[in-house]
Amino acid sequence: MTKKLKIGITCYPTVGGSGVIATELGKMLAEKGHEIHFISSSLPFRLKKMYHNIFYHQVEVNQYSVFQYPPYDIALASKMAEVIKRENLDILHVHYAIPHAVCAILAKQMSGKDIKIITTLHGTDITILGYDMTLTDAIRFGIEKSDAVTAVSNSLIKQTYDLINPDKQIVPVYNFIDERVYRRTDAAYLKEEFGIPEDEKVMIHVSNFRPVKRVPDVVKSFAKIVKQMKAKLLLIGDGPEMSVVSRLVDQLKIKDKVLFLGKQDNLEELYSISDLMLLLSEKESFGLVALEAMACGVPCIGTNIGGLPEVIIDGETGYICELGNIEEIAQKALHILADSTVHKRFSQASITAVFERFKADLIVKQYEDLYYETIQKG
Ligand code: GMT
Repeated sequence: MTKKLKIGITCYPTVGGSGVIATELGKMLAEKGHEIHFISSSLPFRLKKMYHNIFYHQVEVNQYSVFQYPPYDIALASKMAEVIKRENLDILHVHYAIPHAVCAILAKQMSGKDIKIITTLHGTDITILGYDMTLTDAIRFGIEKSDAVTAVSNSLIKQTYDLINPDKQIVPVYNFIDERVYRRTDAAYLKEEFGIPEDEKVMIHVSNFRPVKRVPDVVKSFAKIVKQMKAKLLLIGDGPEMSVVSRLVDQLKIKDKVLFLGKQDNLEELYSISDLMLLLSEKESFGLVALEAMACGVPCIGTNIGGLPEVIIDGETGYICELGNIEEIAQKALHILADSTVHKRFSQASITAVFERFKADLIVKQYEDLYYETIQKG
C-alpha cells in the first residue's frame, strides 16, 4: 500500500478562487487518508466540517511599533518551519509564488528538513505582480527553488514564461469542483421567492467586482439582451467596482431587472435557477466560477482571455467572445437562451465537460501523483 502523506497547505484563506481550490484540495486529500495541516492567517472559509485528519495552524502576525509593516512573511515562514519539524511533514503545498513559495523556501532552510515544496500559480501572482519589475526576481526565485510547480491553465504557464522566464518546468493542473456539491438541484422555490416569473430567463455573474472582472460589460450586455427577451440578472459578490456598477444599472434604467445579492454561500442553489453565466474578464487564468456554473448545467459566455478558452468549449458549452464586444456577447447569449432545445444542448454539454475534464477525483489524483513523483525524485 502506498504511504499516506503528511501535507502542509498554505493559501490566502479568504474568499477567492485560490483559497477555495487549496481548501477543497485539502479536504479531498484528507478523505483519501492523507494528514493535512493548513498553515494560514485564518481558518480557510470553506473548512466547515470536522475532519479527524485536518489540522489548522494559525499564523499570528504581531504589530510591533518598531516595524513599519506587520512581518507576515517572516511569521508565516517561522510557523511553517515549526510545523514541518513538529509534524514531520513530507510536502508543503503553497498557493501563490509570492509570498508563499518564498516563505516555504525560507521555512525549509530554517527547519533543516528535506521537505518537498510544491507551488501552484493561480494567476494574480503572475498576471498582475509579474508586471512589477521590483517583484520579478522574487517570483522567479520562488518558482525555481520549488521542487515542483503547477499552474491552473496552459495560458498561465505561457504568461509565466513570457513575463518571468523561470528555468523550471511548470505543469498544468486545472481547477476542479466537488461534483457532490455542484450539481443542479431543485431550487424553483428560490426563483419564486426572488419574485422571478417562471418564464423569465436568469443570467448570473459571480466575482469579487475588481476592475479586471469587467462587471460593467456584464451589465451592458444584459441591457441589450433584456430588450429582446424577459430576463433577470443576478449579480453575486462585492468589491471595488460595486458603485460604478450600480450607477450604470440606474443609467441604463434596468434597476428592476437586476438583483444585487452581495456575497453568498451555497452558490449551487443560485446556479440551479440560472440559465446562463457571463464571465467577461480582462484577466482570468482559469475562471473557477464558470466551472461551478457549468457543473450545475449553466452554459457560460466568456472572453477570449487567459484560461477561459480552456474551460469553455466555444459553440458547445458556451461561447468565447472578444473582450468588450458587447454586441457579440448579447447575440451569442440570445442564441443560447432563445431556443429551449439549443439551451438544453449547451446545458447538457456543460455538465458532461465538467465530469470528463474537471471532476475532483481526476484533478486531485494529478496533485497526488505529483507529490509522490517529487518525493521519489529525492
Ligand atoms: O479571481 C480572482 O480575482 C481571485 C483569484 C485568486 O487568486 O484567488 O482567482 C484566481 O485563481 C482561481 C483559482 O485558481 C482562478 O480560477 C481564477 O481565474 C484566478 N483569477 C484571475 O486570474 C483573475
